[in-house]
Amino acid sequence: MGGSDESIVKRYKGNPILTKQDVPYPVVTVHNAGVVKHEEKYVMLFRSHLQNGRSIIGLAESENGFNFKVRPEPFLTPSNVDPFATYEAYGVEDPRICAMEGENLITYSAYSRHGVRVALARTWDFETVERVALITQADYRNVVIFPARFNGRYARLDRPHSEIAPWSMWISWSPDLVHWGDSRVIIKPMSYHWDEMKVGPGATPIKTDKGWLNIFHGVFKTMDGAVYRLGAALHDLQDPSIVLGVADTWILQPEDPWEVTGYVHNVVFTCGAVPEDDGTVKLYWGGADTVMCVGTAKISDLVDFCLTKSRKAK
Ligand code: BMA
Repeated sequence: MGGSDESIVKRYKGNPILTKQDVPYPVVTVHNAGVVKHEEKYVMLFRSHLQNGRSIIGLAESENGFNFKVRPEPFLTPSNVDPFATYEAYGVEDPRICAMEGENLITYSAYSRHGVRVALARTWDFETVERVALITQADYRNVVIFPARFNGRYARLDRPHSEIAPWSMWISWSPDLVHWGDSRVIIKPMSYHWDEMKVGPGATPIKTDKGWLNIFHGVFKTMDGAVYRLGAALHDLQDPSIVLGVADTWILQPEDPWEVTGYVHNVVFTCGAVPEDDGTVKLYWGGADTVMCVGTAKISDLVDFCLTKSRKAK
């Protein structure tokens, strides 16, 4: 199984790289992980379902980006301090990490009886973690912060959901990481296309010489449920609200047995990718909401894919 040799993303032969068997506390899944390089190590923050169906976030470390060892204790569990306690009561999910200006910003979904919104936390050393703020209202998920400022402002991609404009990618701006606004919709699902049901930000955007590379997820509804795949888009370096190209075809779809079958069938879902000095990127994804996988791609191939085989952004 696995992608053919022509695939733009080459699956690592040792997939899945992390499963519940690797976690020294009881969990049912290991998936949807954000990953960064921190002091020459790869740090992965992964989501796990507990046996009550709610999620927490664990931490694993690696020297090479492929073999990870999980810390004995979870990294982030629902807070007992308000306002976070109120909005995280049903669990914390799908962390993204943005390394910027010496700190690591962590955005994650906070679930409660009030809906799903996104919270921001930060860490300097991955030993302690400090919550900053709840940075969206309800019906938002998938916030990725750009690892740079633009004329002094922070920028993020986010994914509000409404009946009129379902599950699209927007951009928002902030002077202080807490207050966000000046929002615009920039990429929408495309009718009768692999991403016709939803698109949402995935990995923290990667700076390339031709633009910001945005690896996102797209969803197609079938008679057998939804299929989650990964796609790529390129945003202008100076003004990431300008979309230079959205690749028409997906870059990864569920194919390996642990992507096709699991807690939720037919899902590849990314929350993180690590660019390397040799021009490649390590792309991490959850398989079937159950295990973690990794693959590699040439950044220039992904960039060309966005620019030469593009579809309309919205
Ligand atoms: C989305 C989120 C993700 C999950 C995906 C597939 O709506 O819940 O965390 O990976 O569905 O189940």
